[in-house]
Amino acid sequence: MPKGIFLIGWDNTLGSKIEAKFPQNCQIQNSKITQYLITLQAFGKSSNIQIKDDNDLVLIYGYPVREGTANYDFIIVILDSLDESDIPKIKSKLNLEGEKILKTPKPKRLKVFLDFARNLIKQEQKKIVFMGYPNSGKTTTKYFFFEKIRSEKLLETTFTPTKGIESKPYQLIDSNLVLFDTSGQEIERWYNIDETPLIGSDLTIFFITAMDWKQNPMKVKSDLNRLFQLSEKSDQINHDLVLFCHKFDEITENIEDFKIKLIDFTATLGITVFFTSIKDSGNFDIQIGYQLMLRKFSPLFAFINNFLNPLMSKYQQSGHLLFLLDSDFTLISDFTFGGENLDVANVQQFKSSTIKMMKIINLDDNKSSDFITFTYESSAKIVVCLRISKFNPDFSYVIMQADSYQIVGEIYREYKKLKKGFSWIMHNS
Ligand SMILES: Nc1nc2c(ncn2[C@@H]2O[C@H](COP(=O)(O)OP(=O)(O)OP(=O)(O)O)[C@@H](O)[C@H]2O)c(=O)[nH]1
Ligand SMILES: [Mg+2]
Repeated sequence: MPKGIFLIGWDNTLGSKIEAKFPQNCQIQNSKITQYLITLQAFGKSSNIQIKDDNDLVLIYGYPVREGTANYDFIIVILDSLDESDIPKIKSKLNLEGEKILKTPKPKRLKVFLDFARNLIKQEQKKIVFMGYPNSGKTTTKYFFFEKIRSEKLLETTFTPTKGIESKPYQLIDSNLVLFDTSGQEIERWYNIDETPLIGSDLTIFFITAMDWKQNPMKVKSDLNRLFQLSEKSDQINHDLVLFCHKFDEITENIEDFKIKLIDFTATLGITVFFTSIKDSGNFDIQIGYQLMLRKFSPLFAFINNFLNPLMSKYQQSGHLLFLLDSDFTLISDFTFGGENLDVANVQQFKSSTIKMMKIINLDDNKSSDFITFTYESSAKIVVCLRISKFNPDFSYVIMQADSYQIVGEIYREYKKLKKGFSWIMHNS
């Protein structure tokens, strides 16, 4: 946990000055600020530096200036040396957001900086609420999403119906959240403004089963209307509401017709619907629903998406993001669904053998394990694995696919550039 975070600006007559700091009572000597600025300048304008200063660890972040006037604005983060293990994450956050802070025009940047600093010191918790019909799969989906319990095991287990509200904290990559899993049998209580868990919710997922809609669409419509009206009643209720039409595997006939009817209705309320199922490791919609959560709550996931997707879209016909692996080599985001993009016979086997191979290669801690390419079976495509743990220690690799070695070359150059921007210099004070 950082002891203090400082935003240092520049005044042409006074020199460096503290523009903002968090927490309010943290201190830094002027001589230190000057010393850090000199260090930063000495290493070149593009360097981010880690210093050991007495019992403190100091991170100095300045963004690269490639042309134009020099930039003397920078951010200082001071940590106790006992907090060494927090450093990779903090560096990664500075890399992700530091430049944006420093480039924001002055009057506005105080707020941007303070939001960042507050979040770094006291990580904000987001609230997700699962509400819906009894036995519609809320608790199962909780285990599937947040505890990574295998679907076969979940489908074999019978859970006792949830009583009241069960709230539990989880970590989703770099974000903290609390999931409120509510009882379906007591659903009437949650429509009541005095009892509803929806107050302060950042995302609400409403669960029905596909059979509920098939057998009684009028009831579903009326309940969704009630939910929508409830969210209109209080401005503390977020309108971010999605519908999971769950156990979709139970629908075997007229699937498209079934979907269109529900989509047509939810569109009138502005609610997005996912036709979810956890059967066979989860269907496409449940994966997309999961990614929606990641994109909404994890700055890092959003970064990876925003960064890699433009790169990939350059080669839209030929390149494709396949999946991401977290630091334990668990697959956290999967784009291999649908199969059209991946030309291998057995997708499950491709995934598990790639993961196994990356685990082995990763043991070798040299540069050559950062960027791996190989071909698989008789596939004409080239698989590209980039180590991204440097960008954030919660990840290990991103697995992509490309059509030609020319594209692989371009990906390599982009990757090298990105890595350079993320490098920190160690310096002894
Ligand atoms: N066919 C099928 N069954 C599922 C699926 N997901 C969950 N189930 C089963 O549905 C049942 C419902 O499980 P829960 O997750 O306890 O339902 P809930 O919404 O939490 O129920 P309450 O706590 O009573 O509100 C369990 O027996 C699961 O095995 C799915 O995708 N397909
Ligand atoms: Mg439950």
